[in-house]
Amino acid sequence: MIKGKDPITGRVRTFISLGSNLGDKKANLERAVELLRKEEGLNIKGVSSYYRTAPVGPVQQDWFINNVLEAMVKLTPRELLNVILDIERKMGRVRDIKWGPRLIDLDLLLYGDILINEHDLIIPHPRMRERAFVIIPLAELDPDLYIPGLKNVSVLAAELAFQDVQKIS
Ligand code: PH2
Ligand code: MG
Ligand code: MG
Repeated sequence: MIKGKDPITGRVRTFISLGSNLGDKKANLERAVELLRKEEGLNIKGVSSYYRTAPVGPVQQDWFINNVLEAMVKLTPRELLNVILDIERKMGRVRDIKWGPRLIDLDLLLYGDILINEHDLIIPHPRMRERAFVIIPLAELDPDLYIPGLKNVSVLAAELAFQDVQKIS
């Protein structure tokens, strides 16, 4: 039995992170949320605040806006991955530089408490544990959330508090 699966509807609790650092960043995130709302098989339960975040990683680039949303899905992890990749494409994301500037990035963070390790799909998201721009909005949605195989999200958020992440709205 998957923890986070509703025994009546069979839907599974998932979290998706959103990020943008090109164009109207906040409008890009809002558009992605709207497109997710229209998806059959996915019910949005919560959207975190929006955060202005310093770029993390090897590429020098503009600051980001990030947030996280919670949804109950009747999709498999792979179907959900395809939904988010479709939305990235629909919004005109071009994949060039790895970790480089992006109009929209949607990452599947958690799917119930399951662990997946496939070449193109790893859950929990392999870098979420070190990224305050993911962990802080996630802790806002559910401070008691346990990250499978890891720790409580609030403990992680406290450990990452040194990173530059500021709530904007
Ligand atoms: N995404 C990355 C690399 N670096 N930095 C911030 N602040 N926010 C992001 O969403 C982000 C990043 C690759 O996906
Ligand atoms: Mg990403
Ligand atoms: Mg991505």
